[in-house]
Amino acid sequence: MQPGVSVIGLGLMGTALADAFLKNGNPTTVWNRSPQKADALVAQGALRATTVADAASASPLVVVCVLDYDAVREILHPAADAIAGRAVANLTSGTPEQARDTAAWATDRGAAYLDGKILATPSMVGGPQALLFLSGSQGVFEAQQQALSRLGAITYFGTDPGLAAVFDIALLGLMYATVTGFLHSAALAGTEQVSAMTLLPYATEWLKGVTGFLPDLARQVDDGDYRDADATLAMQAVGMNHMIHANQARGIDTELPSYVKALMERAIAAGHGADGFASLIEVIKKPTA
Ligand code: FVH
Repeated sequence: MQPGVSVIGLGLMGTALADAFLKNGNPTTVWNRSPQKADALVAQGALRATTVADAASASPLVVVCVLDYDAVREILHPAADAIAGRAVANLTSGTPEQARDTAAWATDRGAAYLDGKILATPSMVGGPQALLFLSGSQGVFEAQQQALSRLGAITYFGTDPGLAAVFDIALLGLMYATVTGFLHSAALAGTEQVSAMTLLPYATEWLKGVTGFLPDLARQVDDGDYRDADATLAMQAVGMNHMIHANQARGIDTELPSYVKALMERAIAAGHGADGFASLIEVIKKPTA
């Protein structure tokens, strides 16, 4: 018999989570601020809780997945007595500070707290593509690993509850910069009647090569040694000009290449002209006043 799970928050993601637990055979209790969102899950066998306290009291594992940490606080604070002795897995997106504050609040009230971040869309939940980053109570992680692993590929980063959020925000930043770059490329290509689908295979092949640069960048960043035998920043900064000019000539927004060029110029002014691209991290870490 699988252990019971309560899911608090039945938005697009919370519903996907509850559905995965139901399919895994966990007795699943559900609650949502707007109760009608529980109807379909109840029809699939979920138990409806009429209050958050009832939902928290119904299962050893209480999964919270709502819009933001303000909502988490609005939901859990009035039900503080009910979460005592429970394992709370908060899978709401937020900052490391919010995770640490919520962990402290929950622990002070006798709950064991695990913070989690879902790097997937609701339709991916339950499959291997869904990444679930976890940090916080090791006891909760070990006791609930089987149930939580039904949501996707889980990684536990240790007892600091803020770490899952650190990795989540870092990778979200990488994702948005990458896909913004692709849209920028598609906009430029489009001005020459090259469709995004025509560009796509070249972009995906190129991204494989770009990914190959990352180990050197990571090593240079960790070593603080930015000497790079392949390409100096001074040369690359000149190269940015023709990218900006090509965008300008086609009426494409130039903010993105101009931002990169400005970083390069600040790094060169700080003495990194003969160094490689990784030296940009030195100016990224010291934003201009
Ligand atoms: N959907 C996605 O692709 C992303 C993937 C990555 C992770 N995010 C995060 O997951 C959290 C929930 O996101 P969601 O997609 O389920 O969001 P909604 O469908 O908008 O549902 C929001 C739920 O939160 C409830 N809620 C909002 N404010 C309150 C409040 N003050 N008190 C109680 N509940 C609240 C809302 O209730 P209702 O409007 O149905 O009554 C929904 O249940 C989120 O952190 C994403 O960043 C999803």
